[in-house]
Amino acid sequence: MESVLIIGAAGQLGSELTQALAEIHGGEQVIATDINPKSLEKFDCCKTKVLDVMDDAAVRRLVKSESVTQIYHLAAVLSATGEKNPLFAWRLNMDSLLSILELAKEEKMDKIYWPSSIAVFGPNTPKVQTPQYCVKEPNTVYGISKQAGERWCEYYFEKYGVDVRSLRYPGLIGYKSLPGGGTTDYAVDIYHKAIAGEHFVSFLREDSYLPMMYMPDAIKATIQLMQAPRESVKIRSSYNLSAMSFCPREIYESIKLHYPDFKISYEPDFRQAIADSWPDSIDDSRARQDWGWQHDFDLAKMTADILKHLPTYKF
Ligand code: AKB
Repeated sequence: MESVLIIGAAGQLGSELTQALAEIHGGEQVIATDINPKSLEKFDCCKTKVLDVMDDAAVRRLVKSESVTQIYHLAAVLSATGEKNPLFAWRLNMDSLLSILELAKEEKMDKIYWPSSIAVFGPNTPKVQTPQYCVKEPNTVYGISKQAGERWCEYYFEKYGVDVRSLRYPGLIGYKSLPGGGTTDYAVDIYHKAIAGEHFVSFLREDSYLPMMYMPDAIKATIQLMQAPRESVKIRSSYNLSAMSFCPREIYESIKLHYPDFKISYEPDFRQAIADSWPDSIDDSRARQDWGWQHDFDLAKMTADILKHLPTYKF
């Protein structure tokens, strides 16, 4: 019987992944944890517990008392927030991963999931159809922590057989949580502004392309990777993953088809330099080859779905 621990469950990805994992494993087998007690109130699908991932002793106690067999370690400081407090971001992102990997090794856990990001790429990376293997050299603390984390994941798999799996997510867009300090989060915020009838000020240039993905696709990819047979998961750092690429002007135009009075202006800030260091588009052929990845949503389909659900969604 699996016992699944989700760390950072109330964040952007966890808010939707928790529900999916409870459906797969049964609510009694899933424990959603977060540092913020209030943020856990939304989960009635599974068990919940307040947990600070930096409190190694508390994580260990919970893993033992609940006989945890799988961990989804989602807690992280994202790119834009990370630049405001680099040392804190490094400590949180790295120390927490290392203690989870150690614990997985000691407790001989079944599987670990840890998200990586397109932030592992940097200004010297090929920008278009960025390959799985290429120059990286990230220049944000978030990207540096994700790149180092990927190396540690592969190390723990190779040296100790820890079955750790990972995806390099593009910008994730969902309507079930608010923007969380990422550079790609303008593409979450813009829908909220459109629905509220407000003017949207983009912190990226109108032609700034980034790889993006709608949350249902991200959940599908995560579950598919975690359910793939061990031998099909051939990349143990992290898989490139892709669905669509667009710029602020294009997402604005897709929303304007539904909200003709919606207005946008552009005031690039420090996040523009972060976006400029990341790829425009990603080659994810290894994920498609190794475990059958296929995305469902393009920009038009995503916009229609978000605008259908967001106006009545209760936070
Ligand atoms: C961010 O913008 O920091 C994240 C990411 C691309 O990993 N959404």
